[in-house]
Amino acid sequence: MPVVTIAREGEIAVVTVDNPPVNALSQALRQGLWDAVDALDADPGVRAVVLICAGRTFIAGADVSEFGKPPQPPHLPDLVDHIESAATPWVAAIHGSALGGGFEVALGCRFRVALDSASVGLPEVTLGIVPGASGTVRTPRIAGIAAAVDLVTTGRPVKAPKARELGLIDAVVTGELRAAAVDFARAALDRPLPPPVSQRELTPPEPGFWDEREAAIARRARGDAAPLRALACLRKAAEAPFAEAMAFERATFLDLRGSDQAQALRAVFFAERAAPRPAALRDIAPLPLARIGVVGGGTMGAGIAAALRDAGLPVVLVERDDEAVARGIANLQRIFEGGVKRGKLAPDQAAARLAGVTGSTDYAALADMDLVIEAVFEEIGVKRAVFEELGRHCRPDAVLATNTSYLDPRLIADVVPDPGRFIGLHFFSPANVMRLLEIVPIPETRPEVLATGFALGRALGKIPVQAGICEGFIGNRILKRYRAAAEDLVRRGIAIAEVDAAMRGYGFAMGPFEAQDLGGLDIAFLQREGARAEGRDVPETLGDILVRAGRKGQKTGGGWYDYQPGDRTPHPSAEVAGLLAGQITPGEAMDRPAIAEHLVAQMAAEGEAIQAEGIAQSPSDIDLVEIHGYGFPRWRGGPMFAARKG
Ligand code: T1G
Ligand code: NAD
Repeated sequence: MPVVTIAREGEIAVVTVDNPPVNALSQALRQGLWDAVDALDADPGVRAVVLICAGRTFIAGADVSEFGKPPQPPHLPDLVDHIESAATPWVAAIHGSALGGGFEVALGCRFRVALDSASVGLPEVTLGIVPGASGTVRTPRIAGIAAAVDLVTTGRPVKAPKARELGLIDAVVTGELRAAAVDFARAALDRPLPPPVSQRELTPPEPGFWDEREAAIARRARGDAAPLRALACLRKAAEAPFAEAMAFERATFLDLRGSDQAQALRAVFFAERAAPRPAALRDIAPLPLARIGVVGGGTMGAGIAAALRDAGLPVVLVERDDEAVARGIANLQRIFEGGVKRGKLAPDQAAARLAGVTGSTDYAALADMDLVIEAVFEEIGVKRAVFEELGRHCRPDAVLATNTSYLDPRLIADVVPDPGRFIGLHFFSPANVMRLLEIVPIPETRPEVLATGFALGRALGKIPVQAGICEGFIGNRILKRYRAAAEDLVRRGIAIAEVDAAMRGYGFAMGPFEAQDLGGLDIAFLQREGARAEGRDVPETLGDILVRAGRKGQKTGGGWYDYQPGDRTPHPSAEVAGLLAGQITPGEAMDRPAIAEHLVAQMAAEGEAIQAEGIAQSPSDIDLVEIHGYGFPRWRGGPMFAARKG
């Protein structure tokens, strides 16, 4: 099958691209489009051309899997110019997503028509590169500099109606795209043509604009290079002639393409797309997921219920008494109201999401559920009692899941008749925001139940990763090692604030000690105390010393740092210095990069052990856990990727 075919509707030619799965711009597709321009220019009967795509989307961009190889002609910037300078005007007809090179091809067209469900964008910076085929040069010539800076430096796509406001789309249509685009092309022929984008003028921004944006982007990027390099391209586009800006963009693109950051981000891109569909489950159909119950409406239960509602699934929420039901519903209300405040939800949408949650104190309300997710207190006795009830009340084929963080799921499952339908589904807080979902089968879990866990992950837009059974599964086990290693540095005389600064310098939003102050030191403390009470040998940590002195973190006015009331700024603490003085034996000094390298190496070493024990399915799964659950900088690729790179 040729990837490009041409049909005629009278004077209008329709060029159809068909290169599954996402019409990526392979060499064959670039050549096919190039040849189509030539063929249609040579045809005197053609007065306009509609460019449309088969399948799920318009051209989704360059073929990311070709980035490691030398570029083959025709090069994309030349193709975009070739389309723009065609004798007949081209009209891009966009459905799905027009992204990266796909959007650039559309910018080469004289007009862009899109379905109202479509989106357009330049996600290149999320792959560690900049647009390579005029995205930074043509976009500001249509949408203006400020909008182009937002689009290009965040990489976030915009929906068609918004793109229409920005001028990036000429018409938003509903219904049959091909017919609408052909009609649009016919009507356009009756009017004078607008100039090609490359010939449009650019209005320079306000004084101070570039400095202000540069500072803001540097703050946000935390070491991620591409957004600032993209800004430099946009500045060149504003200050230099078209051809010079194009050359600058191309040089930046080629420079970044092979960079460590781009390689890391590409690896994450493919890992994220592979994770939701593990090869071992390819032929296994998941069970239905239409009716879902959640037991427990606290921090996690409410977050999980919100995630389910965001995906359009109705939820039955069971709590232990009426008061707790009301608290759970209030927690959900707060979450959805937050969405309204941040402009993510309209008030009626928020109301509809809340209305889709039915609260109850009666397990009979779960009788017809396909899946029930438990998120009650982290106590084995409480959890076992809940699963006994679930075993009694739920359908025998219902999947029963626990959100436990540390308990052994086998010890919860053994009260369930038929543990083959039992599974761990470990969400991360806030569960409606964090994308990681650890899926923890027990030995009895049936393959279709495991497949159902992954199907849930896909339905919720999560990154599902399979984890084996051990204390903390993948993520919390690495976290424990990371924190212990950070404490060891403090014992060796390195300042707490220095360790945190080193990890921020590496690209984390927060260092390990600041993060504990935010989340509270008491949870991990209580867990260690529990283990001690069971007679296990758990050495006293520095964190234990602080908690025993009443320093549980920001909520108690201090943890590793002191805090002023109502202010989250950490201040080094004289009290902490006094409490820990006896624990510190000064050793060799370390600079910040060495501190970060050491701590990341410790995470990777734990990851190696996890991999060797079969707890993780692949090193890239471990990297996804760290990136999506623990704030590891994406552009570093994750601890396993970073360790391999050295
Ligand atoms: N190249 C190669 N493969 C791609 C691909 C791409 N651009 N995009 C997707 N795939 C594969 C993906 O790995 C998966 O494969 C399958 O397609 C379906 O993807 C010069 C420098 C379009 C919104 O970043 O955002 O253009 O697992 O599961 O949920 O300036 O794919 O089936 O084997 O994600 O329906 C810019 C990335 C490139 C677009 C569809 N473009 N893609 O979502 O499907 S840089 C992007 C997406 C560039 C120029 C430059 C999404 C989608 P498999 P999927 P989806
Ligand atoms: P939480 O204390 O905020 O909520 C627990 C809820 O369970 C409370 O609302 C309580 O009323 C309810 N509950 C207790 N016993 C019940 C019973 N018998 N029947 C019905 N409801 C009952 O706790 P949380 O932070 O939401 O944690 C819940 C679970 O999620 C724990 O297993 C925890 O380890 C796990 N988890 C927590 C986090 C986190 O960051 N908080 C992250 C991942 C997993």
